[in-house]
Amino acid sequence: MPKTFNEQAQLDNLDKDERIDVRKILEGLEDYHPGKHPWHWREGRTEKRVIGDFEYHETSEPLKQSVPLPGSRGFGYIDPQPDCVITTEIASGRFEDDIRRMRMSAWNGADHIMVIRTAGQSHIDSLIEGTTQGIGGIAVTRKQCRATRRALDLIEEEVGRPLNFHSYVSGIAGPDIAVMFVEEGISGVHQDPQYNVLYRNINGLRSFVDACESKSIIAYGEMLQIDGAHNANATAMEAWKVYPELMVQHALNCAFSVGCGIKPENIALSTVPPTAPPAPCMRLDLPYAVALRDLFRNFKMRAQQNTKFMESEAREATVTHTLDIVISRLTSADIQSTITPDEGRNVPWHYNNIAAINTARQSLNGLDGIREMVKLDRDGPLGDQVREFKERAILFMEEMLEIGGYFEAVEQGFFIDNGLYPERKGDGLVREKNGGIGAGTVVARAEDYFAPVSVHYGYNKIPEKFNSASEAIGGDSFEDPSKIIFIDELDPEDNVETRIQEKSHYYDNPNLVRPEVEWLGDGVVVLTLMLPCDKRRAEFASLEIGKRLGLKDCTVIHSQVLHPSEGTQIEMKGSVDFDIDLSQLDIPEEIPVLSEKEIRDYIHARPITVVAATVGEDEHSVGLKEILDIKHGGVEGFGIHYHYLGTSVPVDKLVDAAIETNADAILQSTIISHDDVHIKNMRKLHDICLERGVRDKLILICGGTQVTNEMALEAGCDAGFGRGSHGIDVASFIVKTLKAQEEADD
Ligand code: Z97
Repeated sequence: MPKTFNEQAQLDNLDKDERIDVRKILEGLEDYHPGKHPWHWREGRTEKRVIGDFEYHETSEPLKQSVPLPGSRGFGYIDPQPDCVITTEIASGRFEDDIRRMRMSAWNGADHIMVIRTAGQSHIDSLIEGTTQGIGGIAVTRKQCRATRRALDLIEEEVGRPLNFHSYVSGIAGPDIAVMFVEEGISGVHQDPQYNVLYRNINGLRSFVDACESKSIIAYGEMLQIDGAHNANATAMEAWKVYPELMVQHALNCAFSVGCGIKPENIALSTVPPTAPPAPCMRLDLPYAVALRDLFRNFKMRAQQNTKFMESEAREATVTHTLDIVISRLTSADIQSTITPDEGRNVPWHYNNIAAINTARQSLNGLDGIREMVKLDRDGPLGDQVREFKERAILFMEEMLEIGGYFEAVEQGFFIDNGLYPERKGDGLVREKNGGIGAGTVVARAEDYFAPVSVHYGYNKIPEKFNSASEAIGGDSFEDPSKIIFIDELDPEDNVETRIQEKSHYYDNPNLVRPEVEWLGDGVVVLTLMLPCDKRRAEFASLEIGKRLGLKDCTVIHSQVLHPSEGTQIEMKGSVDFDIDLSQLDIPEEIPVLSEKEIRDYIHARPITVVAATVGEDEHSVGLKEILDIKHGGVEGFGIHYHYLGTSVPVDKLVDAAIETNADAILQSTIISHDDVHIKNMRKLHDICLERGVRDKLILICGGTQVTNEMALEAGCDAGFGRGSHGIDVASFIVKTLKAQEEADD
């Protein structure tokens, strides 16, 4: 019986076999002060490492606990951690559920947990305290940030690597939010005043003045800052034409941030390749990445895939992502972002986060050390392109200066113009210098202006009697966290306590489960279908199928034409409204299987021979051959020598053959089960072996689709393998039995 949540051990020790108890996270939250959590790069990045059978050149220190990639099975379940930070983006609007997804992400190798909005945080004009969810999923209330950070503090202990929690410092409330983020342990932020100006129509002057304050606080918090240039790429119609201005935007934010006190090593460019396949993306994206690294040598690179050209197909997104990671490896990106088709569909599902993290982990592992073998050739088209990119960007910058600077350029629509600079289409975004939200709200500081805070940008007239500004108030909230006022959620209906209350049956009884994709017990399931018709009718047919299956709220989330009339592939989501009680399931005991290496090592030292046949009047041979032949993981692959006698073999012949060949085991297969012939044949096998005095010498193994282990044991044999069994199950059983016999003989 798993322990109930109430009995769960103390908070300072997560138990991997139990879900995280969000109620415990919320307990005494008002007194939990995370404080500064400076950005953390992975440790030991320059060392070569031997992991399993391989030497790695671009890894970092391993995790204490993790879920290795599925394919690692063939390599002893190694889990090399690449040298660069891996990002995942999570925010379903319910932080209590996001926390569980963050834990899964950390176990799969993410150490940069970004909360992504479903609605704009930058629309808010004050620090949101006491409200429910912040805005559309972004952790922007103190409670959300603190609860999430508290959970991450536990999760990082569990995996053995610090986790960078990340959000946004944008909008009119940017500086207030930056302060709250330092207090609540946020390690990374997006901050770029150009984002406010271009995408949220906030007054330029106000944005840049606020950014000075925000960036000073970010510098104090030693957070990593990511800029917003890539948004041009995501908004322009012809995204591959905006790269000159992307470079200009990076340059502006980098220079401005350094001026505000952020160290270049804490500034990351948000690099997004301008194209994606089927465009010949490498010819544009690789030179673009190289040009950026040339121009911004002292800064960090955060590589993110292009979302502009992402549709709802996971496979397509994965290929784009993988090609981007090739560029990341060739140009040594510092942070590898992951985005799933969820971003397009606004369905941030648990398992899609993990899938995207694993795309990064697997590709980075696979490309380990590539630069030692493949050099970028700058003498050919790459060098020419790189130079052209830089020239276009510099010309753009020069023209901006000529016409009077950034604000003037924005007013003249220089940005998000779909022409390839210096060509212009004249369709750029226009923002008036004196217009936008917050226009006219910047006030010059008076001569006696005094802000009694420890971190501040620019002029501050500290009265002489104080050694520091914050001494005037006996220390500010950065210096004395007890001054932070924690305001709980005020909404009586939509708050985490009520949501947990509504789902208390799941919290009280972890045996109760329902499928979910983002929220505990949301009941959502996904169905993949192929319908032999055109797309539109396939979509409606799917909805009808969903209805007949008893699913609620069916929605088609992906449809893809395989042929105009022959077929359409559909992915559909719907929901179920029942729970499964795990304690009521009849689950047969799991038989642990030895590792491939253990089996091989044993057989190498002590050869094993088996005889095998399909017995009785049974002509089926495919199942048994799959268990025997090396091709699909049969026992032969582990070094077991087999004699296959064929189909419809009498049971006594099989026993004779075992005696003649001095076999260790008999593998008897029966598919046919009418009149319980399969059970009768199992009994017969046992009885004949007894009669011939060889029962003790032979391991009797029976297989077939209708066979179960229990059935075989009852019939006097040693094991039964039914549907879904593999060669390794049989080989493992034989080795274990022989080992046990040896131990008993000793
Ligand atoms: C990424 N997937 O990883 P609002 N400031 C900047 C931004 O780029 C953004 C915001 C603020 C993307 C993240 C797009 N970026 C999503 C420089 C958002 C926040 O609060 O929704 O307006 O955006 O870069």
